[in-house]
Amino acid sequence: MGTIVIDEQFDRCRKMLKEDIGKKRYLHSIGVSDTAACLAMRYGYDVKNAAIAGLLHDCAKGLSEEELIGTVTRANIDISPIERDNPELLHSKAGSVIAREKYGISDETILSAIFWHTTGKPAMSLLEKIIFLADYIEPNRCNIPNIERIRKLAFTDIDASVAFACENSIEYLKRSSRVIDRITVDTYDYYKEHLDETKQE
Ligand code: DGI
Ligand code: FE
Ligand code: FE
Repeated sequence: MGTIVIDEQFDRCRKMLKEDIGKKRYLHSIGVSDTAACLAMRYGYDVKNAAIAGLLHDCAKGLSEEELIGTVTRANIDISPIERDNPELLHSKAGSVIAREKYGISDETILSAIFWHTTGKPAMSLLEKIIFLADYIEPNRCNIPNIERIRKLAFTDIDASVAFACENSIEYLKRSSRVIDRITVDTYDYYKEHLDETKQE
């Protein structure tokens, strides 16, 4: 996959990110960035902001559990009991802090899309949906049931695609006996009416 070079800020962030996270995670981030840019084109959103949010969404993935908890605590972000038991969930919230402090991102819409990318949330902004989905459907993702349908829906009915992705994630978490965060379920409940509409087609 080609690495798009949008401007100096993007290229600077890309080089820093390459040092901060492993190769596989870096390639995933490039995939999310490219996919987010495509979705932004489709839905008339700012392409550069989508690309940089996608690039940096997992920028805290290299942090240890202690560092994740420390970063979030330092920024006065509440930690739920589930997050305390599963600190990897905090890489999205810690990511928004690192994106601001280390990567120099000040745009709150970008920071919020990074913050919510793991669980999603009800009534997401367009950029939050774009990053949530791009993370799920980027080209390096494989072994996801119904991925082709979710990919197609992302470009035709973004809310139904979000619902489908949530449904899949919840099924996956149940199968692997993981605790499901309340917000993951709330996100699904909020978007699933769109899924029902699609199922009836
Ligand atoms: O960081 P990525 O791997 O690209 O993707 P992500 O940010 O969606 O994180 C995926 C991980 O988060 C995966 O291991 C499942 C986990 N996850 C997502 N929602 C929940 C969850 N884990 C638990 N325990 N509960 C959740 O509700
Ligand atoms: Fe992530
Ligand atoms: Fe990701």
